[in-house]
This record gives sequence, C-alpha cells and structure tokens, in this order.
Amino acid sequence: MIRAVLFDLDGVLTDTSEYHYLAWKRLADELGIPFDREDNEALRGVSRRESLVLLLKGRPATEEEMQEWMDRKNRYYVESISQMTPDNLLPGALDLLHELRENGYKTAIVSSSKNTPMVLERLNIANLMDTVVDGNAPARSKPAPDLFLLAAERLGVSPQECLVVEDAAAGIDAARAAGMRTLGLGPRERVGHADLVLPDLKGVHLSDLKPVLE
Ligand code: B16
Ligand code: MG
Repeated sequence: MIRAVLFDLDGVLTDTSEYHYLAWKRLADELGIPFDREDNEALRGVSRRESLVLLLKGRPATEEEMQEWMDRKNRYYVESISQMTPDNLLPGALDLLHELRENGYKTAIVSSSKNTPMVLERLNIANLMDTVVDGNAPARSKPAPDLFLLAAERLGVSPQECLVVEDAAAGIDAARAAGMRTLGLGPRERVGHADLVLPDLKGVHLSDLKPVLE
C-alpha cells in the first residue's frame, strides 16, 4: 500500500528542464562545444557537476574552470527562473497534488536541484509538501537512491510505501534502487523501466494511478 507520493520537480511539476537546457546550451555555445537537445536528454535529473562532465564529453578542464562554468550556467538558469509564476506549473500537477492530499497521501519534492527552494517559492506550492529534499542535502544525487530514502525517512514511511513520479532515466533508476514504485512521465525510450508510464500529468487523477497505488 502506497502512503506517500514523491514528486521530482524539474520536468514533472514544471518545465524548468527547458530552462536548464537553454542555460547549458548558452554555455556550450560560448565554449564552442557542440550541444543539442539530444545531448541534453542525458543531463535530465543529474547534478550540476555531473551535467557539466557530460557536456564536456571528455575535454580536459581544471577545477577552477569547472567551477566558473557551473557558476555561469547557474546565473543563466537563475535569470530565467526568477521570471516564473504559478502559471508555470504543468497541466494537471496542482489538481493531482490536491487530490492526493485530500485522500490522505503524504506528498514530497525530491529534486537534484540546488535551486529547488526558489522554484517552489515562485510556483507557490511549498505548502502542499510534507517535506522537501533537494540537491542541497548532504547526500549523493540521482541515480543514487539517497535523496529518495532521505524523504521516506523524514515522512516516517518505508520505501515500499512510496510512489515516485519522475521524468528522468536517472530518477527512475534512483527510485528503483531505493525499492520504491515508479511512475515515469515521457517517452518509453527514457522512462520505459518505470512500473507505469504516462506522457505527462495532464488530466491524471487518482483513479488512473490505481495500478501503482494499490
Ligand atoms: P541545479 P530534478 C535536476 O532537477 C534537473 O533535472 C537537472 O537538469 C539539473 O542539472 C539538476 O536538477 C541540478 O540542478 O543546477 O539547479 O542544482 O529533475 O531532480 O528536479
Ligand atoms: Mg526531473
């Protein structure tokens, strides 16, 4: 029996994955490194540092350069999210959150992003979460299970009582490694290893989640 639903943030509740892409693309262009949307798929859900390593594709870089590039990308990203409003919630997200809470499920955010507090504030949904675990936690990021396990511990539920909603392959891997059930959002090539796959949360209600909630 599922008692808690753990939501990834970027790409699940809001489309910040597009802003992450545009910020990395701007940095890559400035560094003269080829980078397109297809390359970006591998960056979904993974930490800022790991994303840079993937973007560099083996090019050598000093720690100082890496730090400057990560800071620069983050400045570009923060510029775009500072314009966000609750209208940036993806269709269906708010209704599903309310429905889950009205039916006694605990809800949480589990995101790799260090910018989670700012995004939640812009979206005005922090009050709909029992806990928030993000990339600022002293834990390994996705695909390691640590962030999800920390959320379960804080919620006082076992991993088997958690359903994870994720848009990234690394996120589904992390949730499975934690022993949790999974709902993957997006194409099967990306999240086909989840227990249930849907295109997005548009029009999704509790009744649609029956196969993974019971
Ligand atoms: P930041 P999620 C992830 O968030 C994003 O999907 C990923 O693209 C990003 O690199 C990562 O957060 C770190 O973000 O640079 O803001 O700390 O999908 O786990 O909510
Ligand atoms: Mg995501």
